[in-house]
Amino acid sequence: MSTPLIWFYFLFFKFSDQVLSITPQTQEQVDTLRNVSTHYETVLWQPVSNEYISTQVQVHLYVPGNSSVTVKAILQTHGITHKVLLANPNVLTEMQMKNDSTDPRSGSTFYERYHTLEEIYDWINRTAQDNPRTVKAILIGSSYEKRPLYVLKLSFNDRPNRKAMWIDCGIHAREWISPAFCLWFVHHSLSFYQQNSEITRILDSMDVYVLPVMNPDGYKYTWTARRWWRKNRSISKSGFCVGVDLNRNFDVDWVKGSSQNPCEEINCGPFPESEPEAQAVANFLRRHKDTVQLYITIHSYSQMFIFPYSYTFDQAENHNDLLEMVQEAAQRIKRYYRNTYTYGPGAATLYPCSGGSDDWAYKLGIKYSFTFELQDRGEYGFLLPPSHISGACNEALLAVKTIAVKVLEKTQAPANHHTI
Ligand code: 0X9
Ligand code: ZN
Repeated sequence: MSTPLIWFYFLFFKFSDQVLSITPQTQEQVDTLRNVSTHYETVLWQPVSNEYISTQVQVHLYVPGNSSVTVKAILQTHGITHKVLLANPNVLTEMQMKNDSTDPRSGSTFYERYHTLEEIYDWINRTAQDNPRTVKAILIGSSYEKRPLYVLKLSFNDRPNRKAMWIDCGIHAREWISPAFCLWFVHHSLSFYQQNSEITRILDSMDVYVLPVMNPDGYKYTWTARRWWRKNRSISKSGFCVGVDLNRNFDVDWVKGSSQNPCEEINCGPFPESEPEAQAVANFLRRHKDTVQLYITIHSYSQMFIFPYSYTFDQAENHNDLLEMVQEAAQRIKRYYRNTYTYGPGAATLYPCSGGSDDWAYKLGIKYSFTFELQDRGEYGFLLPPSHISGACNEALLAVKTIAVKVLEKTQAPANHHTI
């Protein structure tokens, strides 16, 4: 290789942004990593907050090019080894944002691309307009920056006493596969009703409420300013920091195990439901709690099915039912897609934390309540390429259908359904 080329490679890898994978072996290494993630310009991809860093837990750390040399030197001094998970996240970021639908050579459909917030709003309008008998767009509130929060109601018949299920996406701004899933789910429902037996059975028996983007301000911000933004965009009282983690803002054991510091990623806000986005969802579900039987919230990444509780290590009253449902979902994904999903109650499986929407919905009386963490397990993390959208969404769809059918079996008289 010629000298200028060697220099190019050297500078490129030394100074380009990278995502590192690090597994601390000792408490001292844990402390060093916590220190690095707070004092240097880095972003923790996983776990979400440095208090969850512990020995033998894999940490994914985004390190911008300008901190790279310093951060790696510190790691080396403390004997901490690292692997480069993503050598060039910028290229992947561009790939995610390139959604040129006019290019026929792209070969991907609308649902196999990521979309800007404006495109999603257009899609919501179009979907409701094109399917006036089955889809309604319901305005349930607005965001901190006054963007509308629309829920799509899918209703395929008007039998009396219909039950319902709820799916929300995009509570965390940077988890782009999540809104992509909500779009995928609606598209599948509209395309395969009366063709696929499971979705038909579900839609025959339940209305489905789908909130494609719970955190539109944050989502917009990830497209325009900071790709790693997680929270909403509300300005704290002190005015110093921005954003509340909406999945810490629900009224369930609020504040314990999260942070009241507005500068932190897991800031739970000044009081429960302080955020208009969380309040809109909570109000809607409170109004519909007699019909909604199943609550699903879509996140990424790590391939996990979580159920209550996260705020306590106590077992949910129907723990065995919930476990059976996610177990079956994970088994079917393994069988059909060869991918592994882990599962269990939140506190024991992931980490204890309060203020989450799943626990809140459960305590409201929605006895089947789940958080899905979609693909992947860290290979691309938040930068899952568009070519992986269909795989990620199809397996999540299989899980939704598996669980919804099981909910019907548990709650419905057996004669109430027909098969195709
Ligand atoms: O921490 C979260 O909010 C979720 N994980 S994520 O990496 N997508 O941020 C997990 C939520 C699990 N449920 C509760 N903690 N209630
Ligand atoms: Zn999330």
